[in-house]
Amino acid sequence: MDAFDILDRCRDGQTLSVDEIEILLRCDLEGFDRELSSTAARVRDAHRGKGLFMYGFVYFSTFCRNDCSFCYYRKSNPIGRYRKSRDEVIRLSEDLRDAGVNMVDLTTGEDPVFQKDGCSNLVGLVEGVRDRVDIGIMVSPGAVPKGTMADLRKAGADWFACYQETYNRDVFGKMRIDQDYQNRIDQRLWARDAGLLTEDGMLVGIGETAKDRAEQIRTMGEMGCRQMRAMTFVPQAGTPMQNIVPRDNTDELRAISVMRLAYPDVLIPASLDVEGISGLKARIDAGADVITSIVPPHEELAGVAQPDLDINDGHRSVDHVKRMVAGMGRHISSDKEFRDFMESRRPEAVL
Ligand code: SAM
Ligand code: MD0
Ligand code: SF4
Repeated sequence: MDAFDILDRCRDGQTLSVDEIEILLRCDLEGFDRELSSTAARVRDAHRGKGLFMYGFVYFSTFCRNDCSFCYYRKSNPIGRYRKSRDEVIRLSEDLRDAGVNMVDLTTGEDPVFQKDGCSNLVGLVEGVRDRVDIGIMVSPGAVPKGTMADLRKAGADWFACYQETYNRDVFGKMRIDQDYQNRIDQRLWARDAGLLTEDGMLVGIGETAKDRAEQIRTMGEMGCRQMRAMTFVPQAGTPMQNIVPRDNTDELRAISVMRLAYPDVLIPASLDVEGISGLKARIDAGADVITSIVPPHEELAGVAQPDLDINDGHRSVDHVKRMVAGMGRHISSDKEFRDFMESRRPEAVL
């Protein structure tokens, strides 16, 4: 069956096999990418209308005990690092809420200060933010102990994000040096069992095949992730992968569209952390429905894959993003719509 036939079947709402997903991800036929993205965008609009969600990104500590090959913040990279205080994180979250984001994503390296004592400082931070801010709260702390999940949920977290990067174990081993593959899978299972919504994600261009990406898309959905992402690998100075020639965004955009077709109801980020604001439209056109990695200017906050691109000139700010969204004939959905999304899909806590 050719890729155009598979697209026709998607329009009828049929589910996609892993083989079909792979065919869509691989297809280089003339005009196909355009058809793929416009079909995915129509499926997104049928579910979400013209609304998009928007998340603020607070990377509150760039200290990390790990040595991921792809990451600028790996522990062996001798860079300047920062750790924000609890009060600063609360203020930044309040500012982001006031500016109009639907959720704040509290992200950290695996910083020993937040990892110690069952992540008590992390739990306390979430409690502090929840006390003052009534929008969604996502935590992205890397791997934490099982018992921490229920504590995070009780503290008021809504989402737990932890990206497997790849479901190819060999590639995983080369990327996440000395980290346990199953433990990272378990993070999302434990989080879900504690009543947290979960996000998984893939890196594109780290040596994985289209088949690996296809299997990952299917598995992320089967494991109940309500948000899933693809990000093109961006080479980072001072890392073992610094000289890899960066790929264009073709495979990421295809992955966004195919995730949308395979799982019409999941949230899919258009991350400003890959190509900055100039990459926003292509990702929305491909079927994404969330804008992530909005970072307020002049706060000495970093992105992950693009530590400073577009931040201090305000191009990753809420106002700028809102103007871009309006220019696309779309709008940011209300907090009520975001809350309704969460409430109707929140897993039951069994831990
Ligand atoms: N330390 C936590 C962890 O690793 O799970 C939280 C940070 S996590 C949000 C950082 C994510 O950004 C990684 O999982 C990876 O998917 C993405 N990322 C990091 N470095 C990147 C790079 N060089 N290019 C593209 N994406 C990158
Ligand atoms: C982003 N820089 O959304 C953030 C980060 C962590 N949950 C997300 C990778 O692109
Ligand atoms: Fe640390 Fe996360 Fe970077 Fe890995 S990806 S080095 S865990 S901050």
